[in-house]
Amino acid sequence: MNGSTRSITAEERAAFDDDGVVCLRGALDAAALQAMARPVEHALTSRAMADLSAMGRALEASGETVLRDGRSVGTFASGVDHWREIAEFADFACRSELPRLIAELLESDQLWLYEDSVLVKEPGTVERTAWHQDLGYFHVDGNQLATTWCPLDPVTPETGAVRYVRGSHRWDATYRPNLFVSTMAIPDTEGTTVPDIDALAAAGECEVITFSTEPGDVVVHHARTLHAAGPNTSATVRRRAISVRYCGDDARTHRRKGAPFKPHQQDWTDGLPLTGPDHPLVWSQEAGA
Ligand SMILES: O=C(O)CCC(=O)C(=O)O
Repeated sequence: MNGSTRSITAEERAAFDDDGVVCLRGALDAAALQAMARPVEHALTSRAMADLSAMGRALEASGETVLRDGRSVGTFASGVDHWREIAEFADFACRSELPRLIAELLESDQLWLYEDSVLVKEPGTVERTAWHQDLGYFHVDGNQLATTWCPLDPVTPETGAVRYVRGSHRWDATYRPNLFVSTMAIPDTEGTTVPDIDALAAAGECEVITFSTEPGDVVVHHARTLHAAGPNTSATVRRRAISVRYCGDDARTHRRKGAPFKPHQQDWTDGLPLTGPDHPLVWSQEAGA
């Protein structure tokens, strides 16, 4: 899908191991990223995406605290599993340079697709993304689990760059998933409530890091790494990103009570490797693809 044949450097692997997040600069061909602009627009206009700004307004109306910095003129839109319906997303998740790079980063002989997601904060979106850990949403367990965040626009802290708690993938807790624009945990989920990371960071008890990125850069975080994002305060610059989540050799099915299930996950038995068309094998060291 693109011409890049770049490898993971020792420094990048060390950063991912130590910090639980790394920015792979120039990992994808910018043209290949630009080729995703149309499919992303297609997803935004033709698919059932969650309007998280509207959800925030509904939550607020019901008395919940919502993480928003004013009155929204933009929309925070999010959806999952575009690869199932839109060929370009399947190519991007399964046949671009991403699977090889992530298998290399995780030092995994094989790699499976967990899901993809589109996360768009239009100019003037005031909703923040609440601190959360992906693991609590995923019905898998293991150490070789990674989320990629691939921006289609130049992204800065002002336009909603994702923020990460350095080293939090080594914290013991599995955190309850929340409603993304609110710290409210999803009802009936198990785990620890996400602490007030901003207060901890202000007290010097943890360190928050972020990356300004260009299209082609890929930020990869471990499924245990706590992360969040700010609003998009720009009046003109969009923040479009595709996030693809992958599982490596040691990933096993693990049903998490209360976390949203996809239809095929309803009957899962714990402890099994991922297989089948819902979680395709996207990289194998043996096959080289
Ligand atoms: O794009 C965002 O605001 C959040 C992204 C995120 O949480 C993720 O991809 O796991």
